[in-house]
Amino acid sequence: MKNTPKGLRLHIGLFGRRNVGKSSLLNALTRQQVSIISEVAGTTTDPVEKPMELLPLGPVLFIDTAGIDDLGSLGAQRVQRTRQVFDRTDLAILITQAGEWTQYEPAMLAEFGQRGIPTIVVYNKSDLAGPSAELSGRLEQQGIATVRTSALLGEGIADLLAMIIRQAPEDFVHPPTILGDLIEPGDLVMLVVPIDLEAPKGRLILPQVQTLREVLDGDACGLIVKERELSEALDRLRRPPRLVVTDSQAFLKVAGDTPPGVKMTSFSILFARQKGDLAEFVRGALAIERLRPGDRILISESCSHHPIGDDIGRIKIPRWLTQYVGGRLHFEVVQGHDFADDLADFRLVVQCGGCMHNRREMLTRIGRCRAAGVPITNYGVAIAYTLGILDRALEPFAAAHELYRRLRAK
Ligand SMILES: Nc1nc2c(ncn2[C@@H]2O[C@H](COP(=O)(O)OP(=O)(O)OP(=O)(O)O)[C@@H](O)[C@H]2O)c(=O)[nH]1
Ligand SMILES: [Mg+2]
Repeated sequence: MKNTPKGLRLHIGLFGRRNVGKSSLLNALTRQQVSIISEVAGTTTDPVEKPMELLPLGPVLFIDTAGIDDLGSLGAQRVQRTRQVFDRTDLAILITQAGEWTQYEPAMLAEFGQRGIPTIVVYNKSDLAGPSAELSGRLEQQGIATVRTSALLGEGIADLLAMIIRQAPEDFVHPPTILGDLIEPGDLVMLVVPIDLEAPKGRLILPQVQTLREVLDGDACGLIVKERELSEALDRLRRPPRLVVTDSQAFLKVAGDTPPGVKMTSFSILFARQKGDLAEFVRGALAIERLRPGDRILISESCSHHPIGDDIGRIKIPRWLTQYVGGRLHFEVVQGHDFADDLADFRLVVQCGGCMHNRREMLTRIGRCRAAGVPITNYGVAIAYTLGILDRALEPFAAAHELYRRLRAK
């Protein structure tokens, strides 16, 4: 990802008057000493660029700038340089501190607004003082996103990262394909869809339909079977399919019935990749190894279906994990847009495929877990892992597969 062309990176500009802590904030965000910091106003003169992989969002370019209030002969040139940065900013962070909101700040807000640049106002140095009630009320009324930070103490940095994900323009959170990049025109893709008690009457569920749609968009052929018919259907083919995609519930049977050499994965893993971050979920699955009896686990489900029978999130995953760990675990389930406020108590978060969430929300959750130091995985990845078939289920995804093997070998 270090090689990502600059143009594909989300350009995040850090603006504000001198000495409010723009450079300090950049260093706190990147956890590196990128920019020089000092109590002397006007320390940063030319824009300082720092490319980085801002997980879980992706490749970004931070641009630290000279204070916009810089007067005097050289000052005008510095301001000019800073203003040039406006032109390449996809997301603006306007930094201020208590008592520092005069003509510069509203002028910059107005300019970003005119240019259609999403903006976050950061009240920095919150360890010393917060913004006036009047100012925070006014910005709230204008619908402007705000975050309080102390770059000095490292406080509010996780909130700022979450806000960056929330405010990032749609193009940068735009989901990659479900399987479009894994198939070529003319390929055959086999989809395995168990029709059990939980299958809705008379239709297929959204992930199945979306996957099938991508197969068609890719000029490939889709063949749908229940798990019982898979073996027979494979026998009838003159050439093996490019890929077999199964519902996680039939994972073991499908892994057994799909000949070695034919790539096989699950809908849930395809969506883990499309909606979230497969690598992060693979790391999370390996954390299952470190679970101990008595640990708390958060099950996070995005739709609010009524659980019936052997519900996957409430019954099956807890059962598999309990068996794997060999002792009682404590499970908590959250649904819809709810997510636990205090993640630190959990040893693992297991997220569903998230077909009802957009990528931004999923990335925000992953980001929150990272900030809290809690591993997060998803249903399909966790199930494959506990069943001992994750290695095979990751075969279609070279990077994640490689990561898994590397981490396993440790
Ligand atoms: N108390 C406190 N001090 C801070 C905080 N952030 C930065 N500072 C201090 O504020 C001063 C200016 O910080 P810089 O990061 O250099 O500010 P800047 O906005 O980049 O300044 P210029 O480059 O001069 O425009 C330094 O002395 C920092 O240590 C904070 O959150 N709290
Ligand atoms: Mg600076």
